[in-house]
Order: sequence, then structure tokens, then C-alpha cells
Amino acid sequence: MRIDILTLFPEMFSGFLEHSIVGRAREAGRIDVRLVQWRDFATDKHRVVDDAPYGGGAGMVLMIEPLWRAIESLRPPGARPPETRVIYLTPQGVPFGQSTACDLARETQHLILVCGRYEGVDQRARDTLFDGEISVGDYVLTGGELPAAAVTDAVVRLLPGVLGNDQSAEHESFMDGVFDYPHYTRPEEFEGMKVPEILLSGHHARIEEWRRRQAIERTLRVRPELIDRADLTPAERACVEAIRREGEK
Ligand code: 4H6
Repeated sequence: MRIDILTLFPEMFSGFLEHSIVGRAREAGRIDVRLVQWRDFATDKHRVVDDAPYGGGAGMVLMIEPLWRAIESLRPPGARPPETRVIYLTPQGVPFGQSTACDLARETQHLILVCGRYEGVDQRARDTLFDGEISVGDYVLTGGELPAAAVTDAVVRLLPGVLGNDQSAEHESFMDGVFDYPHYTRPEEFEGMKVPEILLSGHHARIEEWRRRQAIERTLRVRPELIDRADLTPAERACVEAIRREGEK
């Protein structure tokens, strides 16, 4: 997969791209991430890419022309979704989630992430240049760089062969719409806090069942709305109803 990140601040990505899973995926040649300096597509010698808003008001607006030129240079003629996608990171975007990450990992070979700043881009760019707009949550950041890093990380770790262990990708929190189960490691007891006995029992089937119930209980407590859309077996649905009834008492 190729990922182009169009930004005014490429330095913000250096640590992130070099380390951990994304760093290794790059070294292994599974992904080709390029940081693209927005100013390189300015049309004047001062490399200006923003201007004051028509109609007045605070802040600056990213001009359409440099952005247009950038996307022209990054996207081959005729390249279209889902194989090629130009995504704008904005607080006004469609909420990003694991299902969007899965779709991008599966269908998209060339992802172009546009990191806005200031008051964002000229509306005409939004009307014509983007294949989608994504928000990583209901909060405002100074720029789209952190959201672009989040989307990159979430997508790259789903690419085949990127996580050494494919099981951990399968078993993970959220793959079926339920949180991960609680994890414990040594020591068996710390400051009086013990590891749940069941995990030391060696009863694999019962451990699986316990973990699943813990995961469902926690999801129900923290994010009850997730459970309705979760991928649960009939037995697990019955378990949800039982926990809900217990909670009503
Ligand atoms: C586009 C338009 C994404 C991008 C405006 C971006 C949060 C998210 C930005 C802005 C972002 C998210 C610039 C508006 C700073 C507010 C960059 N913030 N902003 N939730 N900020 O995904 O002022």
C-alpha cells in the first residue's frame, strides 16, 4: 500500500513513521509512506498556500490551487476509489472506526491523506477533490497531522503480513465490535492483588468463556451502544441479557 500524507508540517511524522509496526512495515516494503510538503505546490516564490477568507472573519483559508496541483501530481489520471482514495481529515468528517480502517486496508492501494490547518481548505476543494472526509473524534486539534497518523496506524496494522502474529489481529479488541478481555502477567500476586484463579486453571474452554464474558461485561458498562451491533453468538446474546437483568436489580 502507498500512503501519501500532504502536510505543512512533515517533521511531525518523523518519530511515528520510523518506529514500531509502521516503521517495520516500511522496512519490510509492505507500505510506501511519503510525506509531501504542501508548500511545494504553491504558485508564488514565497510558497504561500493560504489566504484571507472572502466575506471576512478570523483566520486563513487553504487555497484550492496548490491543493489541486498537489493532488494532480500524486494521483495518476483516472485513478479512482476504492483503489485510490483522497481523504481529508477534518472535525466535520465521518467518524473513523475499525470498520473504515478495515475497508481501507482491504480495498485501497493508494491512500492520499490531506492534513488541514487554519480554517481548513476552500469549500470548492471539498466539493471536488476529496473522495471522503474523516474525523477521528469529536474534538478539535490544531491540524490534521495527528488524525492522519492515527488513520495510518490503524490501517497499516491490518495489512496482511504486517503484524508478525496474524492471530493477535484476529483476536483483538473491536474486530467483532466488543472490547478486548482483561490481560494479566507475572507476578501471580502483587500488593495483595491476585490474578483471577480461572487463568491459572489450565481449563482452556472455561478460560475462553470467562474472557468473553469479561469483554462483554466491560463493553456493556462503558459503551452499551456497541453491544447492539456486535458480532455475538446466540449464547453470548443470552449472556448480555442476563448481565442487563442483573444490572437492573
Ligand atoms: C480541517 C479543517 C481533524 C482540519 C479545520 C482535524 C480535529 C480533527 C483542521 C481544521 C482537526 C478530527 C484547524 C479547525 C484548527 C480548528 C485541523 N481537528 N481545524 N477530529 N484540525 O479528526 O482549528
